[in-house]
Parts: sequence; C-alpha cells; structure tokens
Amino acid sequence: MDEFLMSPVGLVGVAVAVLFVLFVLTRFARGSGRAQEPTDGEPLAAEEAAGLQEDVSASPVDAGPTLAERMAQGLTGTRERLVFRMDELFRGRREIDEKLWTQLEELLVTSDVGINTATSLLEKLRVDADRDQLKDPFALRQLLQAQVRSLLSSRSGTLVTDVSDGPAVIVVVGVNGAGKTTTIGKIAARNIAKGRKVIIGAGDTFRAAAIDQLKVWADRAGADLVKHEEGSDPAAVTYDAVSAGVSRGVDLVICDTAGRLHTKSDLMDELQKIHRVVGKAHPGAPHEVLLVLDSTTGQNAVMQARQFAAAVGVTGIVLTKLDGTARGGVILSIADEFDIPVKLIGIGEGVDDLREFDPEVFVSALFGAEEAAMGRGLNSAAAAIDD
Ligand SMILES: Nc1nc2c(ncn2[C@@H]2O[C@H](COP(=O)(O)OP(=O)(O)OP(=O)(O)O)[C@@H](O)[C@H]2O)c(=O)[nH]1
Ligand SMILES: [Mg+2]
Repeated sequence: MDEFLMSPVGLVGVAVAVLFVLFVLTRFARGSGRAQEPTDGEPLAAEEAAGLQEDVSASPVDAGPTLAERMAQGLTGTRERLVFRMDELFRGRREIDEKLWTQLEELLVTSDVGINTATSLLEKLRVDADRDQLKDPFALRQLLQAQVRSLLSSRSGTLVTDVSDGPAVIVVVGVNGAGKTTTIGKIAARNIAKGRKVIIGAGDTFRAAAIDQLKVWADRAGADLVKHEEGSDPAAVTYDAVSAGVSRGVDLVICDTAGRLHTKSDLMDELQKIHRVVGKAHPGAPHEVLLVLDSTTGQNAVMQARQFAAAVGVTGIVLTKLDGTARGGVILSIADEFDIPVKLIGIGEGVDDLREFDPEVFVSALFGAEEAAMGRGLNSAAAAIDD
C-alpha cells in the first residue's frame, strides 16, 4: 500500500482526491451563501432605493410598547434638550428672579422654540406667575407645561381622509428629504388596513428613484400607483391619478410632489398648477395640502412653512423625524406662528411610526412626570445641559 502511494500513479491519485474534496467544499460554501440572498434582484434594488430597513408590512400590534411609551421614546432627544435642562435650571434656584427669566428665555431659544415664540410664552408665564404670586421656581414648570398644552391644542387637527362626493384628495408638499414619500406610504398603509381603497399619484417626476421608492411603499401598502415617465409633467400625472381615483371609486388619492429647493420659485408655480388641475379632475379637491417638515432642521422648518403657506394653501402640517432629533421644540414655533394645524407627526422610519398629533399625549411624553424629573440624577441632568 505504502509503495503504491509513493509511486507516481499513487501520488497523482492522492492529488486528484484532495482537489476533489476542495472542489466539493468550495461549492458547498458558495451554495449556502447564495441561499441567504433574495431570489429576485428587482425588489431588492427598489427597496434599496427606498432606504427601507424594516418590514413595513409588520403589524402595528406587534410593536410592543404602548403608544404613549413609543411617543416618549421618540421624543427623548427633545425632552433632554428642552425639559431636562429646564428642570436643572429650576433645581438650582430658591427664587424666581430676573436671572432665571433670562436663562429660561435662552434655554427656549436654544431648544428651537424660536425667539418670537419664546418671548410670547414667557410674557404669559410672567403674568400667570405674578397673578399666582409664585415663589417656587419649580411651579413655573407646571405653568409652562399648561401653556404649551394650550398652544398646541389650538393647533391640532385631524387629517381629512373622507369626503361625501368621491375620493378625498391629499397633495403632499415639502422640500427635499423632508419625508413626503415615507409619510405617503404610512398614510396609505394605515388607510388600507382599515379596508379603504387608496391610489397614490407619483407626482415627483424629477428623478426615477423617487418613482421607484413610491412604488415600494405602494406595493407593500397594497395601494395602486399612477405614474408617468421620469421627467414628465407632474401636474399631468396628478391629474391622471385623481381622475383614476374618481372613475375607480376609491376612498383616497394621495399625491406625491417633487421637493426641490423652496427658494426656487418654479417649484411653487408647479405646486399651484397641480392644485388647479386636481380641482379640474375632482371639483372641491384637493381636500388637504399637507406640508411635510423635517423637525431636525429646526428653525429652517419654520422658514419653509412660511414660504409654502404663502404659495399654496397649506391645510395641515406633518412634522417628521421627531425621533431622531433634539430640535422638536420647533413644533411650538410652528404652532405659534402659523394658523395651520399640525395633523401628524413622524417618530420613525417604519410604517407604524406616524401618529395623529394629539397635544395631550405629546405634552405628557415631552414633559413626563414631574416627580420623575425631580428625581433625576444631577449627573444626567448636567450631561443634558452640556449637550
Ligand atoms: N427617523 C425618521 N426618519 C424619517 C421619518 N420620516 C422620513 N424619514 C426618513 O427620511 C428620509 C427621507 O424621506 P423621504 O420620504 O424620501 O423624503 P421626501 O420628502 O420624499 O424626499 P424627496 O423625494 O427627496 O423630496 C428617508 O430616509 C426616510 O426613511 C421619521 O419620522 N423619522
Ligand atoms: Mg420623495
């Protein structure tokens, strides 16, 4: 046997056997790797375009935390910037003096509440504090919380998704990346979950990826998509989408629009044209012009609101990305400066991360329990101040 193995024929035989084993091992390794890839390359490419990280078809019921907990979790950044810093300011004081008022104003302004809103909030707070002859700085917290609640309550509203004659039509506007397409997907999904028929109009014809991204959301939500070629007339697509909605007897038509820079006047012209043609396809429409604002942009969002509101009749605001920012204080500025209700808020990228704007839930999530705030360790409060 040894002699055979050492012979030229034996050596070649051993080499062939080794090569065979290596070949089989390599094939096996490749095969198992491939098994983890999706079998269909198309949807993956589209999903990448959409930037979707999670299964948007997942049931909201699976989410685990309650609505209030999810909201509190989403508002962590803003709470730390605005409320924890305020608590720390109060905690170090024995009385309400001028220095405290100045520091409170600074704190509000640096929390994206904006100078005008901060000034008017504090003016009212002073009047209330004098009236109640407040001595304890921490009592201001409760007064401020009540004022914030009252300001936000005066600017909340429900999205119109139901009209008596034909489909409700929502036109969604906002600058690049504000979250329009994602919000449309979320609105479509929640309406379809209620058994309603939805058409989405791909009015952002500026780039092909925008249409692909919308298609992913439409497919997953189970909505029909009306689209034209990239570069085609956005008003024409929107007209077709609304006409299709009327003729197919759907409940809701949601129209995406391009989000180029708000400083370009042609975008506003285009939006006005879209508004007109929608009304021709379905008299009385659009029933909502929803302005999507990215809360991470702070006071920039206020500037955008000013420009869009002046150009197109905005009927409601969606404030997105409240989960990923400490700049959610901007909602106070928006509520204070515009007579436009905040209808929805975005607290994540998933399909369930859109909430009707409920001022009560929002304020409770933002301010939390006072006792909890009092009990916070100084270190974490200090960290919030350093932030
Ligand atoms: N964390 C978080 N991310 C969000 C939220 N809403 C949208 N996004 C993300 O923001 C990014 C931009 O969202 P899009 O929906 O594409 O924004 P858009 O306004 O359609 O943008 P354009 O089509 O470029 O005009 C995406 O990565 C979204 O996943 C939100 O509420 N929270
Ligand atoms: Mg988009």
